[in-house]
Amino acid sequence: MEKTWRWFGPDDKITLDMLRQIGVEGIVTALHHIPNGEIWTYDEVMKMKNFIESHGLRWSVVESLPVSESIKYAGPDRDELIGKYIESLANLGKAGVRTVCYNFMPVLDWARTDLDYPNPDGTTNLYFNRGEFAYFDCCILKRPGASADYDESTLSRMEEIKSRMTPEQEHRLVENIIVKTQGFVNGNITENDAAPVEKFRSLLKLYEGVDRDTLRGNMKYFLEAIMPVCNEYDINMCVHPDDPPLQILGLPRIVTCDEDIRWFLDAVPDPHNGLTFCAGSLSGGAHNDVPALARKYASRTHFVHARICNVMPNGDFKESSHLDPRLIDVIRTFERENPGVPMRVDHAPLMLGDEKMGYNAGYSFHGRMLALGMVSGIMAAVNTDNN
Ligand code: DNO
Repeated sequence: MEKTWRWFGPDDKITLDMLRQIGVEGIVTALHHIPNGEIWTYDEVMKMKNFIESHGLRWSVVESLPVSESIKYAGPDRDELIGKYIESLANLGKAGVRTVCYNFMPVLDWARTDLDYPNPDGTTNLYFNRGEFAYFDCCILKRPGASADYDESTLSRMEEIKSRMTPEQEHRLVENIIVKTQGFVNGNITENDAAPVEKFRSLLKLYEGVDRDTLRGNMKYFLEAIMPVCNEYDINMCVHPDDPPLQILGLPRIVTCDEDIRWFLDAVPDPHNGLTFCAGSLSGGAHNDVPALARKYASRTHFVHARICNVMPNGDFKESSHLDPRLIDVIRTFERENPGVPMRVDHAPLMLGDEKMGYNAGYSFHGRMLALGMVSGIMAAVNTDNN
């Protein structure tokens, strides 16, 4: 696999020169300064590409070219927005940037309740606490009928959390779930929003009446519309699985499991319609056998995210080590079946001073560097076995 790294542009505290020193070969980035839904012009794409290349690296993957909410729920301006998306793709294609990651998650991109959950060794990790998530849904968002979506034991955990929740903790939960994890990925809510919960409620309203089948239809419509430009420029689209791979907050989610992946690949059977194999997102659902999914979908995978989670019996999940045997299995599969695919490590712990640097959640320097070292070691060992 090509060793890549998610870099957030010239303002990222981690510089391209630092990345060259640690064995990174390709860069994963986006034009984060261009608002969601606007065209990425050829000039802006080339500016970024030239900047990366002037540091001896290449722009391997776009993560993400964001799909506007209105394309997902089929708003009145969806064709206009798809037209702009096609233009951005053409400009990327002309510049030779040919792998584009996106997601089709309504309203909320990835979700976590805790961004610095302490590990016994003094590092911290991302964590998803199902009880706290239920508290956010039922007691902060106050979504009508929300409690019906949780089982008895989660609801009793939620009651216990409620009895000791302070206003500061509540604020932190809102920040973690809908603010700090969203702004830097060009999500709907940013740190500048004064009333994030109200804004979030109005976004949820856009999806009233949109069920899984409707969302699937909208994804198919979008993919069919963009496939001609992808064919013209040989652009590989790769959808990111839903994180977590579960139905949440009453919203439909359609990239959660084997059957979902099979569906969207078959619905638009063009090889340019592919998957971002985010082992970590898929592993957040106990229903997914991640190594088996890697074997099944390696050939339709255009981008790999190397990380993996442990799901606990109560539905909580936490990032596991990059040396987890399931991840070793996944890496072995890709090294054998799709060795040129770009891969980046993801969601590594905060360690050795990372916590003071204000990095985007999940995107530490030391933690990711260690993870890249681990994954590189696994790749080297696997390739020795292959020979
Ligand atoms: C979180 C990321 C996601 C991902 C998008 C892709 O850390 O994995 O935000 O970039 O879902 O569109």
